[in-house]
Amino acid sequence: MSDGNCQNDLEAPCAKKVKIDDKNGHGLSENQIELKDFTPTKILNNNSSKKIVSVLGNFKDKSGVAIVILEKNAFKEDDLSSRGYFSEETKLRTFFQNDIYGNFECFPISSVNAVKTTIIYPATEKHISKYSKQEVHLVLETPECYETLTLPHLQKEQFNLQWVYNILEGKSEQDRIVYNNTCDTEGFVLVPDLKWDGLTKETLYLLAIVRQRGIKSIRDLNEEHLPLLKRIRGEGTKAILDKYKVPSTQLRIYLHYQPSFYHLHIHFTFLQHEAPGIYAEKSHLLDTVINNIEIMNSYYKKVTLPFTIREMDTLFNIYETNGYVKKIKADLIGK
Ligand code: G7M
Repeated sequence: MSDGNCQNDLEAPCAKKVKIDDKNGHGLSENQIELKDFTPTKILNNNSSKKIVSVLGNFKDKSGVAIVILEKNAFKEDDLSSRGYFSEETKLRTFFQNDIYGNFECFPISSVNAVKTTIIYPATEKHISKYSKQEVHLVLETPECYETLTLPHLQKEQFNLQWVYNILEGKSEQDRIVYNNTCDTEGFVLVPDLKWDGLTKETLYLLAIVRQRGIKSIRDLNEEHLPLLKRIRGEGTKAILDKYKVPSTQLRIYLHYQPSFYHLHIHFTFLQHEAPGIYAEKSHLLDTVINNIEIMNSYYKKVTLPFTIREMDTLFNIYETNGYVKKIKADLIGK
């Protein structure tokens, strides 16, 4: 176990699960969640290629709105056996058969057919915006734009970081922790991302959440943070190799700019998994970040960083008002 001196802690603590929602006096506690109590009011986004749908609605007898996100799971190789898809209970409905070609709908046993479900309750306007389908723009954030437009905005309006503090303070997701270094300055917690079931190697997705508070994003990083970043790279990859048998050369380790949550965290995903937010406009490889800082201490203070901005975000209005993005008015489209 770690003694708080930046040592390793491969034995993750196994604390009793706390129901945050009860503790904070709002939200749903586990034993209350029943999807039959959910009345959908609006489909916010139905992504047919990613097979994810986000639905807005209400839970019976609960004030405020909720968002339910349903996602078809990736195939697990273990399920491709006579106990999974190819079991006696699997039913096939025939669409057509023609010569050597057959087209069917398969109804496998329910245990291999789970739908990953995320519930956000109570959901804020910002959550509704995040999960709604909308137009996206790319802007170039100079250091001046950061200081005058982005920073004042995020100090005023950012997602609540309570879930992050709950993990760091041992109140939530403790049974999911993969690695824990408890050092105040260089410590971090490695935990499966909300989007990962924690099992399927093909979709591996973990987050390293730093213990130090006040590092908002890559914009704040400099030489002082190199030991922390290198520790995360070294100890994070070792913990993943030990637990999931995935070598560091098959991991994509990166930071988002802009992140959704302004408390420094690093994403670890399986290289062959096309996780959301891995593309050039959002993702900065940890190796590159370390190298840029090694070349120039003030790199992330001086660099112009691109980022994407969605039309429903309030930051979009700020950048639009200042002439950095052009929105085509609906009545002009097609004229
Ligand atoms: O875009 P950004 O770098 O801020 O990504 C934040 C990550 O945190 C996303 O990949 C989310 O899926 C993940 N995440 C968000 N929440 C609210 C939770 C949570 O409660 N638990 C865990 N484990 N991950 C979360």
